[in-house]
Amino acid sequence: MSDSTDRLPVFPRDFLWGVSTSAHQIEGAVEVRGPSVWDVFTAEPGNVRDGSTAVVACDHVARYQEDVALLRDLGVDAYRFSVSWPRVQSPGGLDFYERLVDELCEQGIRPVPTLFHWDLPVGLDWLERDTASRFAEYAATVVERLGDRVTKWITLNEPAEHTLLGHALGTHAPGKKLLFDALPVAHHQLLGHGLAAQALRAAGVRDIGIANSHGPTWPASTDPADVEAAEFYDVILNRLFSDPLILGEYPEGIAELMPGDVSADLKVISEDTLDWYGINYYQPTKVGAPGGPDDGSTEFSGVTLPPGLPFSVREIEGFPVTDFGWPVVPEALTELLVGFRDRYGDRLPPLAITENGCAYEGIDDQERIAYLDGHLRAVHAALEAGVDLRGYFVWSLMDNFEWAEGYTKRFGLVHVDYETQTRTPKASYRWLRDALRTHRA
Ligand code: IFM
Repeated sequence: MSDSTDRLPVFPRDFLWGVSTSAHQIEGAVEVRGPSVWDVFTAEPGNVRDGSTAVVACDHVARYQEDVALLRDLGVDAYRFSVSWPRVQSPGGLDFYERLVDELCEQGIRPVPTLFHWDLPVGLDWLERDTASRFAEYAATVVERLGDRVTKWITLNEPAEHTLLGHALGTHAPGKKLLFDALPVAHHQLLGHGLAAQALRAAGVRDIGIANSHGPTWPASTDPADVEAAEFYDVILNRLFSDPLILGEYPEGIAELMPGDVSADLKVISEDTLDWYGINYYQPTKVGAPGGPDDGSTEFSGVTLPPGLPFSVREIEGFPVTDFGWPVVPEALTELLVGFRDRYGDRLPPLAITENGCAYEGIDDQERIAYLDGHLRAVHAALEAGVDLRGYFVWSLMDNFEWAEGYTKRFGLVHVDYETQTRTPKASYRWLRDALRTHRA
């Protein structure tokens, strides 16, 4: 395994290089903001693997200048962070983001805020349609304060995971186990995206994206039952979110399951709401008919899926796995990007990878270097195949609070000692810094 960068292919000069984080996972300083559904969820014993909370996390609110210095030394063009809605609701809450944005601009780094990365204020509920309107009001408040310095915006992060894990399976906040009754949560988030985009447009924004999680779905075999199960899974995890945004329609059979005046809402969701489309990619998923032969078929990313689903998730063999057990399959990223281009054709806005990364322990993280190297080559292969891809953001700048996994999974380019809050750049940080220098030479 090599840590040299000279063999990475050449990317376009204006390709946007960045790293990502999210508010709840790094900020701390919970005492000076209102509670979010994640504060409530983590306070409940048994919900987080190591029993931890994000009360301190990476203490980023106090240490943001040190963190921006790490970004500057890394040499990224852009920093994707999220704005905490409960913080913005609290007196003076937006002041922190003003300071952060000013510091980023001073260091020549482009701020790319995400407006919602799962930390919903307590009292709001995505099952309720009204939350979409409240989200648009909040977006208007944030853009009013930051819009003179921030031009590139992301509305939502991974509405699929927030729907599936938070509302269908209950392994994320707010911990609801509604299974298919969680579908309105998907619709209301999409509507929230559309209404927030209108608010951003009204403030003059011309650079709006979304960060959706996607991965290829591989049928376990050519058996029609496996193929049908994989198609179902693909609709629920991929197309349920991309079709309405890009095509203005739900996949067949879905619209009738959604609440409200769906055809009017689809216009709000899709009309002039995206200048680019962000993809968070981690892994492909192999899917077969329910009750497959594999004992692990009811497990998905550490989540036990309930019985009675019309599919089963199968193990992907023959690839290395991360500390999360996720298979490392860079070529599936090329497949995904080319598949998006083929599926959506001229309707597809320019793409960006808004998250890609891996959980590994250790500061001499050669596995992460190999992971990034492989995935950047996969991104380049998609560019060569003609996919209009404008940027790539690593998840994550630093180790942080990994939701239901607590602090047991480390995704950072920078190691965080949670006792002392000492930041130590890992080997992968130096590798990426050198790769970026080479790219700019
Ligand atoms: O940490 C998360 C992030 O918040 C959303 N995308 C996936 C990451 C790794 O699980």
